[in-house]
Formats: sequence, C-alpha cells, structure tokens
Amino acid sequence: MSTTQVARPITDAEIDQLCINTIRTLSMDAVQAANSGHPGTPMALAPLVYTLWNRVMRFDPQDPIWPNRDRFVLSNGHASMLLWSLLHLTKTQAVNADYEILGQPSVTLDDIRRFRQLDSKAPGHPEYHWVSGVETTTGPLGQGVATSVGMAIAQKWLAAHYNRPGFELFNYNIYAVCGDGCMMEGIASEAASLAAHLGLDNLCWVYDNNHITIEGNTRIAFTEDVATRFMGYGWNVLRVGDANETDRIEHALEVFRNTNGRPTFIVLDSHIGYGSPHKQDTAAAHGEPLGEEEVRLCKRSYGWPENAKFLVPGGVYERFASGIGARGAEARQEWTKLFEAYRTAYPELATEIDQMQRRELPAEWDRNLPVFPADPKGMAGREASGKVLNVLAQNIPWLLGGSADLGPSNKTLLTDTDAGDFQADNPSGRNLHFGIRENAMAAIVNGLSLSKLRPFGATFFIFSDYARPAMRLSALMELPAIFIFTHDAMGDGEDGPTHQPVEHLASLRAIPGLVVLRPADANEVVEAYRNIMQLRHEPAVLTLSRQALPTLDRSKYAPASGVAQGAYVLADAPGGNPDVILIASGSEVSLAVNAHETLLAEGIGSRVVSMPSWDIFEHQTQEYRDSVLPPSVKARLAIEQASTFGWRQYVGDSGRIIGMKTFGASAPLKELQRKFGFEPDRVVAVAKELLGRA
Ligand SMILES: Cc1ncc(C[n+]2csc(CCOP(=O)(O)OP(=O)(O)O)c2C)c(N)n1
Ligand SMILES: [Mg+2]
Repeated sequence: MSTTQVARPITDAEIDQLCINTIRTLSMDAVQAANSGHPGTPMALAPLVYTLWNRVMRFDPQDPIWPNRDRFVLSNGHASMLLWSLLHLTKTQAVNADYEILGQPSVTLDDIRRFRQLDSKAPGHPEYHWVSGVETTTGPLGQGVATSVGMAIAQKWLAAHYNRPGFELFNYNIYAVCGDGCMMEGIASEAASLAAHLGLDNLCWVYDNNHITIEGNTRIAFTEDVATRFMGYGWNVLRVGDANETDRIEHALEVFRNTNGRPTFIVLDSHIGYGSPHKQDTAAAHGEPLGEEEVRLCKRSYGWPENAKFLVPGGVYERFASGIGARGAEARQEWTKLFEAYRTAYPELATEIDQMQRRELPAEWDRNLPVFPADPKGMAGREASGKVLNVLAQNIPWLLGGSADLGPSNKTLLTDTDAGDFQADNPSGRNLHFGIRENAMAAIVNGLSLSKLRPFGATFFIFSDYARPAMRLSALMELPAIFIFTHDAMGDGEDGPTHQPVEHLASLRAIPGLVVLRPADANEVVEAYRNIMQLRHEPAVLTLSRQALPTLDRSKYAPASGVAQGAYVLADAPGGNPDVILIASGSEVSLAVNAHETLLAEGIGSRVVSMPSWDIFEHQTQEYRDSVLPPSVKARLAIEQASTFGWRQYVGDSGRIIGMKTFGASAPLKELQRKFGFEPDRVVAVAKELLGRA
C-alpha cells in the first residue's frame, strides 16, 4: 500500500468503502485540526449515513429546501462532522433567508478545514439557519429526536390536507440518528411514546448502540433494555448487529419504508472510534482529538494514505452525484412538474402551500378579529386568547397546535367544526393532544415550525420550565413558534407556590430573540396576537391571566394598538407632564390604572405605561422610548406579579418595584394580593413615597 495514494477502487463495494472512509478521515482530520470535537462516532457511523444518504434518502443537494425532501436529523449533534462531510461531499447548495439558492456550496472543504472556527460553515454542532441542509439545530441531547416527531406529524398533516388523487405531493420520510445520550434523556421517551400513539410510520430513528458515553461504558448508568422499551411504546424494532454492514442497514431501512401504522426503531450496534487501534470502543474516542499518531494508525487500518489530510479521493464526489444527487434531482424535478399540474387543478391549495413555504400569511388573515367593549368585570386573558385563536384558525388554514393536557383550561382548543383532533386515523386534525409531555411538546412545536406549519403549544406558565430547553432552540433557530402560557401569576391562588410562576418572565425575557408578551386586557390580547402572527423569524410567548381582567375603556385610555411598540402610555397626567410613572404588565395594569385615578384625584400627575413586552419595546427608537419613559422623570414605579429581577433598568436607581422576591403561597387570590402588596392603596402609597409626599 502506497502511503500517498488510495488504492484505486474497482468494484462498487470498493467505491462505497472509499466514500465511507472519506467521511471518516475528514472527520478525524477536522477534529485534529480544531484540536477539539468528536471523532469517534463519525468514524463508527460513516457507513450508516453513507447508506442512508446515498442509497435511500430523497434529498436534492441542488435544492435543499425542496418541500417533499426526506428529512435527516442528527440528534447526537456532537457527531456533526458526519453532517459536514455529507453536505460537502454531496455538494449541497447554500440557501439564504429569503429561500434563494445562492449558487455556492453550503459547506466547503475550507469550512471543514476550519471546523469549529469563527464563521466556518462547519461549526461545533449542527445549526439550522447557519448551515443550509441542516434540518434542525441539535446538540442538547434528545432535542433532535423529539423534534423529528414534530416533523413526522407535519408530514402526515400536509399529506392529509394537500394530497389529492393522482397528486401525492407530500410523502417524505423523517430519519433521525441518535445515541445513548438521546436515549437516556427524558424528552426522547415522551416523544417516542407520542410518536407510537400517533402511528407515525414515516418516522425512523437509528440508535447508535455503542455502549459508550463520556464517562465510560454505559454499564455505569444505563442498563435498561432499550429495544424492549421501544416495543413497549409500540414501535417496530429492528436490529443491525454490525454498523459496517451497509447491505443490512439498507435492508432495515427498506423494512422501515414498508412498515405501516408505527414508527421504526433500528438498533445499530457500532464501535465508537472504529479502526482506531488504541481508542476504539473507549470513551477516549468520544470527545477529543485522536492525536496525530493515532490518526495515522487509523488511516493505515482503512488502507488510507497515512499522511494525507482532508483528502477526497477521485471518484468520491462522483459517487455521491450519481447516488443521492441523481435520485434527488429526479425526484425533485418530478415533484416540480406534479406541483405545476396541481397548481392548475387546485390553485387555491397551491397558493396556500406557496405562502406557507415562505412563512407568509394568507390574505385577510386578521379578518374578524374581535374588538372587546369596555367592561369593568372584563374577561380572563386566556378566555380572550381562546376567542382570538379560533378566529385566526379560520383565517390561517395551517395554524394548528394544542396543549399538554390543559386545553380546556388554557382555552386553546380549536372548536370550529372542521378543526378536529389529530390522531392516527385523523391526520388532518388541527387540535394536537400532546399529553402531559411539555418537554416533547415544545420540541414537536419546533418540528412543526421547521416544516413550515404555524404551530402553537400551551400549558400553565409555571410548566414552561419543562418546555424551556426546546424554546431556547426555537429562538436560536429563529422559528416563529407560538407558546401560550396561562395562569401567568398568582391567579390560581389556592394551588399555591408550586403553581405560581415567579422567575419565569425574567427567565424567558433573558432568552435572546424570544418575544415575550403579557397583555393587560382582552384588547391587548388581540393586539398581541396581531403582532405575533406577523413574526417570521422569532418565537413568541404569550402569558395570560387565569382570572378576569377589566376590559379597559379605550375611549378614555389609549388604544391597545400600542402593544405593537411593546410599551405605551395608557393613561397620562394632565398636559402629558407626569410627576410619577407607573409601569405595569398584564393583570397589574388595571391595578396601576386604579391607583392612577386616585393619584389624579389627589392632584398628583401620574402616567400609566402598559408594558406588555420588554423585547418589543427594546426594538423601538430611542426617541419613542424616551417619549414613553422620559429620562427626566425619575419617580418611577414598576408593578408586576413576578420576580423583580430586571426591572431596575426601567425604574432606575431611585425608582421602586412592587414585585415578588419570594415564592407565592396557597390562598385565595384576594388574600395573596394583600399579602404581597398588589393593591391600589399600596401602589398609591409607594407612588407618594417616591414623590416625598408620604
Ligand atoms: C442535554 C445534554 N446533556 C449533556 C450533553 C453533553 N454531552 C455531549 S455528548 C455526551 C455523551 C453522549 O453519549 P452518546 O449519545 O452515547 O454519544 P457517543 O459518545 O456514543 O457518540 C454528553 C453527556 C449534551 N450535549 N446535551
Ligand atoms: Mg454512545
């Protein structure tokens, strides 16, 4: 064997092996060059991803956003070099945020040489939006597989809604690769349980059963029978006993494609760091460079030139071009023709698909949105939300979602006659029943959004903690997902501190790019939705009250359209020259208005600022922000039934905050309001203290 050249492949099997070893060596070289990363799993799984991509998947590298492509999710995102190798070797094209194909590769060999370096298109983990061809961001283990369930639901829904006899527009499959880490994470269990319940036979997970995680062999922490567990969920469970046997892998994938009524789980026995004489089957191959000498020894065992780096031998690009390249291009071209005929036969449906794919809203999407009359008794935020959501669902056919078993309480059920429940036997349903699985719900919402539907997920605000990891990814991926959280403060008094959010607003406001809205009355709820629906690249959180809030008299106070600026002057001092500013959100706005009226009657010029969204307010001009919160007015009081954390930025050093510094308590709401100081008299008293008039 020469040390500068690869042996010329002759048979098909040899060319396949050459491609597989290219993925392996690119991965090793990239990790070595970066001096960080995960070489072992790419070395082990190269035969799997090669087989899946080059022999099975319908994916056109020339158009990586073609709607009917098969989806590939690398849930063990640390093995990212698998994906960078594939995207490079298939010459997958880059696409910009306007869905235009840029005529340049998504991942170049230079990107791979600069693996994990600033601005490289081969970052540490797969990042949607940063690298074309990445279907979802992965890295936090478990998220990818859970998200894949959302993608599978979306495919079923799209097929049920848009396929017509002779027009099978949507028939793609979803493949996810995962490891021991994903299998240990609870979110995967939630998602797997739901996937089987829903009979998602378009979904295939391949489990890299290598018995190795960071701390060593899985015998130290993970000894369950994973295959039996998945049989228990109701999956079709297959096993491939050797990750190098590409024919068996291909056969298992074929069994998957012929399986109806349930998802498929393939247990793939592999050897982490395959081919490494000193590190194979050890945790040392997981997350650190192999070392120059070990890399040479690995290459020798593959029959690879020992000193060549980032080598793509002749024939490799061509092999991918004639495999996935040719199959994908043909499938996409056929689909495009089919879609053109569909457009003639079903122009309205075709327009919907176009709009959905570009994240646009249909014409008149906001028609019939309610306007709520002034009413001192008012309406609960969740109640108003339910009404608005049902109107929007009529106007936007691809708006769908549900709750983690709290639908009747979150008021998120779509009750128009044709909405229906999404179930295995009714995949066109728009009411999703996530069950009590908030973790998976949020990831599934991401999967739906990645599939270009407009999804929402709901639960009590307190349980947003269980959804937060996936919500962080919604923001990172810039997905316009919608999270509806009711019971947003102490409104469910008697349930007590386990059910009363305190730090949640602060915590979600801290997530970059996540738009958090806490509307003050029914009309602010309408405006909040108006704003949220127009977002294309940001997720939104809507926090809503359980209890009725007065519907403010908008002929007396400023219109609710001010929500669009994040904060606005709701009620003002005579002449617009306030002595003191009361800033509040949600249920505390009417409290501030009450106090304001008392202060006015006592000759104190107060201003009420309704501040449903910090994030939106921060995006306004300095001029606007100063007009709402004039720098000269130092007497400022913030009132919010939540952690005081962060409010100092708006009230300043000399301001005051009526908020929470402890957990809540179990008692009727009225008593809690008294105990924690959310009463008009207290607000008035603190405002006077600020003005030295106590
Ligand atoms: C939620 C989460 N927890 C912890 C980690 C850190 N981490 C990255 S890889 C890994 C071990 C994963 O083991 P396995 O999935 O078996 O991967 P393998 O080593 O077999 O490739 C851990 C703990 C993570 N990425 N995500
Ligand atoms: Mg493992």
